[in-house]
Formats: sequence, structure tokens, C-alpha cells
Amino acid sequence: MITLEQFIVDRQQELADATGAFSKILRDIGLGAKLISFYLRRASLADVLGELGLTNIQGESVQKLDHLANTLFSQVMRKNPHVAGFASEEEEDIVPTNPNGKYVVLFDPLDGSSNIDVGVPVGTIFSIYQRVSPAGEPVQVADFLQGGCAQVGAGYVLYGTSTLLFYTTGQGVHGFTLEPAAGEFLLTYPQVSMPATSQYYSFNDNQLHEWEPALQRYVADLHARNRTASKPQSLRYVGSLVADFHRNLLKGGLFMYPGTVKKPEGKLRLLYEGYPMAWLTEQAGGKATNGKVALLEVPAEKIHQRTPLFLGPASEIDHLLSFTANVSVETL
Ligand code: P6P
Repeated sequence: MITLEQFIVDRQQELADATGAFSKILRDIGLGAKLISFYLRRASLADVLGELGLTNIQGESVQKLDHLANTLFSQVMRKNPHVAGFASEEEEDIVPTNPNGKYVVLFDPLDGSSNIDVGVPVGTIFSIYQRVSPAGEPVQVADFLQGGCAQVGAGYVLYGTSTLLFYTTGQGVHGFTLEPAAGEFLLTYPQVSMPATSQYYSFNDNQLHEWEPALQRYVADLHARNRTASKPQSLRYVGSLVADFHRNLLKGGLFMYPGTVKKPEGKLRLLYEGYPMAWLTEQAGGKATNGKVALLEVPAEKIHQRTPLFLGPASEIDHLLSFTANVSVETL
């Protein structure tokens, strides 16, 4: 049995910076996950279900556990001397912490929170960069807007039938399962590959009529292919990004949350949802796009910027792009 900490230390030489600082950040993300998992497992008993009666900067009602998860993760990040600052879906602005830190961390502390009260899995998503501003000074927004290709670490925690932590540092995707008896994440999914063919497709069907015509033609093509396929794909969509993504990562499947005529940028956040999930997808052999270009190459302009998001097996994404990006598959 290999613990997360042992795995990180064993592979430390592969990291951009083998001083151990980055490893300590990954270890603390594991700590934050354990704390959130503890409270989630007792949510209904600890009366932390339901709403706080607050709204966050997104104008969304803050669920009690959203607030608690953000507080727990923020505290863990503040205490890590290697973290110079963080950004959170629940925080309007960047939060400078230790000016001598070399890294910044972005996170959605509890994504899918609308599912909390009905027992559907939710998740934490994180993304890590080396700062570009001078050490010893407070971090600046530019440290967080380096773009998806500059990430040095990314991953998610899935609070489901078990608590799972999947991450990449550019050397593949590796998954761990929390063993509550030991309080340790144990390596259970080394070197994850997304299957080349899709078993599932995941999108919110009631928005179909609001999508661009080219995407509607792609969906019609997807349905037609499944009418004649020897092994048709199934629609699976629980409305929790980490849960939908994790299933498709392991079993093969397309996830998409496109933009609409009214909201061309879609709903999901580029910096702490799109970029990390896109990097994981690519590291597992899949492809990620905003419907026009590679997702990791979409420029970062604002902390809470939204993006259309398409994640899946490379061949399926190439096929989708042949509709939406007017790019013939050969040239992709
Ligand atoms: P819809 C959850 O609120 C979330 O941010 C993601 O986790 C999920 O993929 C998406 O929104 C679901 O949105 O509009 O289909 O309910």
C-alpha cells in the first residue's frame, strides 16, 4: 500500500521544483480533502445541510457546506508557507497569504453543491501555479492568470461512495482512495488512461435548443450513431462536474457544458474548473476544448471567467470540432 505522501516523495524529482515545497502543497490539499470529507460524511447529522441565507460573489445561495469547505481549505492553504496566495470560487478577490511562498493555488472548494442535500457526490477542484511576481511581495492577479498551460499541478477530490483524490503534475494522472481507518489516501488508480471509446455522454439536454446550430448538428449525429451502434452509449448526467467527469475519465465518455445564445461563455469557470479538468483529460490521453480551440490555450483574463467546456476521448472531441470549429479532422 502506497500512501499519497509516499507516492509524492518517491516522484518528487519529476516535479518542476524538487525542493519539497510543491510536495507539501499536495500533501496539504490531501489534508483539506480529509477535513471536508469528515464533515460531508456527517452533514445530515451535524445539521450543516441547507442554506446559510447568504449569497456568494456568483450571486448563488451559499450552502452551509460550501462555506465550511471554503473555510477549511482556506485555512489549510494559509498555514502552508509555500503558498503565496489562493483564489476560490467562494472569494471575490485573490487572497494573498505567505509573501515568501513560491506557489499559488486556485480551487472550487465544493463543486456541485446543489446536489449536497440529495446525496449526489460533490467534489473539490484545484489548480496550482508557480508565482511569477517577485518572492517576498504580496501575490498579484497576474500570478493567477498565467493560462492553463502554465499549471504545475491540478486535480480533484470526489466525495462519493468513497473519497477519491486524482491529480496530475504533468507525469500522468494518478488516483488515491481515502482509507478512513488510517486517515491516509492510498494509491488505487496509478497512471489513469481515459478509454478511447465513449461509454457515456454527459450534458444538460434541456439546453439543446439554445446551442449553436453546428453543435445541434453534432448532437443529432451522436444520437444517429447510437441508434445503429452495436454498443450504444448511455446518457449519464448528475449535474455535478467532478462526479460526471470522474465516471467518464474511468469509463470513457464525453462531458460538455456549452455556451448558449444568452450565455455564450457557458456556466463553468475557466481557472478552477476548466483548466484543471482539461489538463487531467489530456494527461489521461483525451482532449479538451471550448468548442473552437484547445481549452488549455484559452487565455485567462479574469479570476472568475466562464468558459464553454468539452472534455472527452480524443476521437470524439475531434469529431465534435469538425462540426463546431469548421476544422477537418485531418488537420487537428
Ligand atoms: P446544470 C454544479 O452546480 C455545476 O457547477 C457543475 O458541478 C455541474 O457540472 C453544472 O453546474 C451543472 O449545471 O445547469 O446542468 O444544473
